[in-house]
Amino acid sequence: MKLLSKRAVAITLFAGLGVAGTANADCGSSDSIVIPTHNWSSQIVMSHVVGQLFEKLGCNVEYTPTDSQAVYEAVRIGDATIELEVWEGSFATSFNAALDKGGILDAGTHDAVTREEWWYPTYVEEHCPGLPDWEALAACSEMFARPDSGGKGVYVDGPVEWLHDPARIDALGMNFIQINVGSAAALWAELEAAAKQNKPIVMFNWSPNFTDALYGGSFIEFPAFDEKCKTDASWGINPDATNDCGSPAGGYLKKAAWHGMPTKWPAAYKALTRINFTTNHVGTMAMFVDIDEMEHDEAAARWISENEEVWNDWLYASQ
Ligand code: TMO
Repeated sequence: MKLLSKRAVAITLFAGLGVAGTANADCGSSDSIVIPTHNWSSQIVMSHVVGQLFEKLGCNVEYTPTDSQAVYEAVRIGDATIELEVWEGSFATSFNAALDKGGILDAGTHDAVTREEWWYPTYVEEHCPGLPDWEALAACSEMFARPDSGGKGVYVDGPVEWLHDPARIDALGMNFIQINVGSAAALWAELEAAAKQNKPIVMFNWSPNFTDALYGGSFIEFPAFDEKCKTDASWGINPDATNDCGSPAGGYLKKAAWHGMPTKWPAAYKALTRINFTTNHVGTMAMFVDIDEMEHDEAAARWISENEEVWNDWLYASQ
């Protein structure tokens, strides 16, 4: 309903201008900039924020739900135009593979520093006092067991698509199993159910996210990440296995673009290189959806209306 009426207004305005395409003169091309969306809230809201900003430049945009790993190949070959949330922990491998093949641009790094890791809400520390140390967690494994986990602790991970390797559990000799839920919403349902009963839970989470403000909570401190941990078995505390470390604690959040974007949509590309979201911006975008229960496009419009001084320079500064 809302989308339809917005479109009707746009068509009316366009008809009023008389010359179809006039609004796109500044964008370079009237072809749509294709913005891929994934399965966590901040990414979808941010995609709509940037899409709505591109529209202010006279560009046409469209949003396409896309697998969050396959998107790097899609951007590389131009099926998608940009990616706004390249999280180092989950996507560095796919992003680097696309960079090596050519066709995708690193369009810069947001100020937001990221972490994606095993996480628990604060009250769990009362049950397992040595947290957030991973060896303390390992010693508490039994209190995270479930009826069907054979006495092992359960670590609740997100969708399989995010490609978190369960090999870490074995590499570190932990008495845990990893289960995957199908969506981010299912993670929040697990969290809410456990918190209501004051039951220990350890689950995948990330920062920036709405949970930063709402649950406190901490990430498990595993042996610090090192690139060698992924490839060199002899590195780390287990001399016979890779994956004997945590995810990057100060991970990047990058933007990426199809290499044809700077010439096809120069104003939008210039804006993209300036776009720079902070921890607070990203957490707020997630909060509008996961706490305030807004639709993604409405959350984006709200963020834009509340942050004009932030995005004005991205679009219009001469330098
Ligand atoms: C990719 N994610 C932010 C859900 O960890």
